[in-house]
Amino acid sequence: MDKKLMTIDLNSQILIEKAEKDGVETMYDRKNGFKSQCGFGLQGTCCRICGMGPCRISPKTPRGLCGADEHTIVGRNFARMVAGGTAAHSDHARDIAHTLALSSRDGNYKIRDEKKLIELAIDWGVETECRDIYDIAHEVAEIGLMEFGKPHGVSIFLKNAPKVRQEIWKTIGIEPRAIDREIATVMHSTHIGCSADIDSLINLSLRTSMADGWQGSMIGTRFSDIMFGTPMPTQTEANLGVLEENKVNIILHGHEPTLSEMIVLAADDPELLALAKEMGAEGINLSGMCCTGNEITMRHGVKIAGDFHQQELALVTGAVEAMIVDVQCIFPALAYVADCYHTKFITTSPKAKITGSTYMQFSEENAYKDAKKIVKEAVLNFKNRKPEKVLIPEFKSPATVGYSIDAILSQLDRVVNFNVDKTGTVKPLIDCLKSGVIRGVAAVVGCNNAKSVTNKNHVTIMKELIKNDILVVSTGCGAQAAAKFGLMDKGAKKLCGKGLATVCELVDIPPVLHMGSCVDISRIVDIVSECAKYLDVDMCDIPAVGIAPEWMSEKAVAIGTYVVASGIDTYLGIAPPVTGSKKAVEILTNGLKKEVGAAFTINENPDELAAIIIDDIEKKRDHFEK
Ligand code: BF8
Repeated sequence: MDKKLMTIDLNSQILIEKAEKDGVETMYDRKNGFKSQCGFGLQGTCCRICGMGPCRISPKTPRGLCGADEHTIVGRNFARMVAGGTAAHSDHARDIAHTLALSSRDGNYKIRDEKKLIELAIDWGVETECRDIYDIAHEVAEIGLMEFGKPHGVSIFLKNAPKVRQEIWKTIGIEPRAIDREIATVMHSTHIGCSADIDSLINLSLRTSMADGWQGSMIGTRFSDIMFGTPMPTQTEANLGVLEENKVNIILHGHEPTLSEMIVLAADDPELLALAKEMGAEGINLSGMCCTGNEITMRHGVKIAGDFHQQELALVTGAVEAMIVDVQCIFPALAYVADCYHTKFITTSPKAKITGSTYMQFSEENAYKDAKKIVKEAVLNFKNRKPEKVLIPEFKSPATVGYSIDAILSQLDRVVNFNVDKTGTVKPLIDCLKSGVIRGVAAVVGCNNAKSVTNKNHVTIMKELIKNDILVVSTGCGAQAAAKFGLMDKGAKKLCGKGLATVCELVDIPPVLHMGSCVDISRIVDIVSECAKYLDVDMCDIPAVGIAPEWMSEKAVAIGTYVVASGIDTYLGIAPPVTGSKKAVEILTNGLKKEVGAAFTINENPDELAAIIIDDIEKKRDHFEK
């Protein structure tokens, strides 16, 4: 296949061509190299759980050596994907919690949102009167850390859900206990000789995913806001055109804001700025990729270089002095691509060491010093840039980002209530939904996947939804697709139906709202929960849906599962590896509806998927309007 047809991003197409000329291999070459992918893997029917395997299930060999059938094998593989995703998100949250425990008035990490900290402290029964804010922070951090391994009880966040939803979770036994415990339980139950019942395996998957959504991710988002500030609307630009020819270009890629926040500070250090000048550069230009990109654009307006599929192509510009990474979604191939140019590929976390990279460990205890050292390495590399190898493609789009719940509600309050009656609640949002000006809310989230044309599913679906008056909120690489294609620009209201266009005009928002990183899907779950509580209904009664048009990671599987467990229908543009078990497909796409009031829908055609979503939202409205 022509590699340029594998993405709809024009910058990417230009750089795919340049990579070819430079003799550099990228994901798009490797995709062409894999003529066909393993059918057993695609369907989830390959079992590698014990040393007797791999056992591959087919009509001729319907059972593995231990007798496991396709339902057991698919169920176990699915549960392990959920556990992998939950582990990644929650370990991110654990690091943030440890950092909050380290916070101090004169240290690297400070409390930026005292109000949010106090609210959480009160909610968790922490004494707040006449206490130093840092003592409160440390006690809150300690409670957060206990969520990972407490021996008794269930997630501290469940009580925030509508009562009827809590009852459902209790009845079907999916209230998550401690985060690490749920992950360990899945690893145990899916070991050879344990769970061999598809219903039970999916039930275990739901409970583990709940530890991701209603525990780890909530800790990650809340504690990040407390330390780094709750995002508010800010202006930025997106796509590789944000790189600057005359500056030291540093791209931050990965996930945890503990590193990126320090790099943002260090990039402003007068000493390093002077060094950049000495090297012949006009300054330091920071930009972000993947979820780290989302974290720093939401809080500081740092420009978005691109998404998951653009990480190699960013280096192909020949204009990047350093790609600084921490954990998750980092191609090992970056070491090879960086080698073809002058770029320093700097890994920083003992959890994600990569052969061929420059390893510069970052520790929270030494945060600013470490960050400064890393930025210095990038600045010193400017002199090694080879101008003849530089090509910065020109495309970039303006975007307004930073829509935390707090930002959305205050914006709606300001305009819908004309500043007269500030509710501080979801009432204005409910009013828009109830009146039908906005038909529903869709969270279009997640990754890029080489199984589909990069960005096509995201952009097609988002455009179709806003055209039909459905407000879109987005996180992860989906948010970056929206930003790159101008859908987070306020001018995109011209692509909306009349109702949504009016709301965008009145409220002064774009039709696709950037709500953060993938961990921040907790913000989306929170707002649906608040709407349900306001109306005294269940979360499944709100015309809100989750969509992952190009998902690829285990984290996305965990997210989709907890979103469904929360009563929110979820739509996938890529089939997950479960199709080898009819029973698994039936439970995930239908059976769960009876249990949790929501299920998955899978359709790999983005136009068809958009039509199904719009139809389902309208059906949900019948009930909602009553
Ligand atoms: O956690 S959307 S490719 S960057 S996994 Fe990764 Fe997927 Fe991007 Fe963030 Ni989320």
